[in-house]
Amino acid sequence: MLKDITVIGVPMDLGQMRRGVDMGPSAIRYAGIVERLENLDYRVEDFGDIEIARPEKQSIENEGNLKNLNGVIDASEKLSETVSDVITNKKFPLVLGGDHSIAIGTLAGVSKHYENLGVIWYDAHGDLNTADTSPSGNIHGMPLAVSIGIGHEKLTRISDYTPKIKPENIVIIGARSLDEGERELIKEKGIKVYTMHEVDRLGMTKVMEETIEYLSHTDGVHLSLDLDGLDPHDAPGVGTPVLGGISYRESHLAMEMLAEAEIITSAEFVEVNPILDEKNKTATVAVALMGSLFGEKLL
Ligand code: 5AB
Ligand code: MN
Ligand code: MN
Ligand code: MN
Repeated sequence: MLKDITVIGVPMDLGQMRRGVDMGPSAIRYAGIVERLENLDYRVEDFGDIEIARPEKQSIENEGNLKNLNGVIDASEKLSETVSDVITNKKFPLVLGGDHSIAIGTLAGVSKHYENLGVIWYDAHGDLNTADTSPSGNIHGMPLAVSIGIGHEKLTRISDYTPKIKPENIVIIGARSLDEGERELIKEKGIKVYTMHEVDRLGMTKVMEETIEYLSHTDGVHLSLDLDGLDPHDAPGVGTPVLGGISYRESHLAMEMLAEAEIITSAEFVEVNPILDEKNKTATVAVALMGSLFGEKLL
């Protein structure tokens, strides 16, 4: 893994309707991410936060079933450019959310640097909705669809190219709440999904071995980790918790196996909402998992 990491905060809450997720980057910094990585001998630069419009701003408008569309577009363009610059400068982009709509911008910035980018989507949800299939109109439920080129043109064409990723280069891990339209899209595109059923049945070791093998033909792998992929018992500070999730220990194992395989080339940790959290537990969990992802060992 690159020895230089650039941390990028994205205080984004326009992709959903619960307040507080914009404080995610602060909570993760407070939980000690920079020191944690420095202790592993990385050179860490904190870029600070991308500027995001406040939802109170009169100019933030819905478009049909897409809430806060122009605000999300604006933020995505800014984030895409920042992430792309970090990669151009040979640094590892570590993006802190903010709600999961930020993945639209992250992937737009990352994928231009790869011919065949792989993506691990660690999440209770598929995030494969469009305006037509979304029950909520919240764009944080759409970033994976957008990234494979499905959805509103203004979203799919962020940074002037589409698609960002190929359906066959995606692995979803931890899914347990999929909407009807998402299920159809998964089948239609043949997207690889390890639902909680497979995680239980195979065990995390096998799930990760298979995932790493499945993505072995790619030239880079982005990890998009939604904290709601974990069980709400271990990560309570999220806006859309779903019971029966991946445990803290299984998540550590997953990160440790990714570190050993040395395949991750960019990462984002999203949906940490300190207002809904218990004593910054979820941010602390996020930092611990980042530690494992970047090679921290117990002995
Ligand atoms: B998250 C739901 N599928 O589209 C929707 O947290 C939830 O980024 C989306 O995974 C959850 O509104 C989005 C019901
Ligand atoms: Mn998500
Ligand atoms: Mn590409
Ligand atoms: Mn989710």
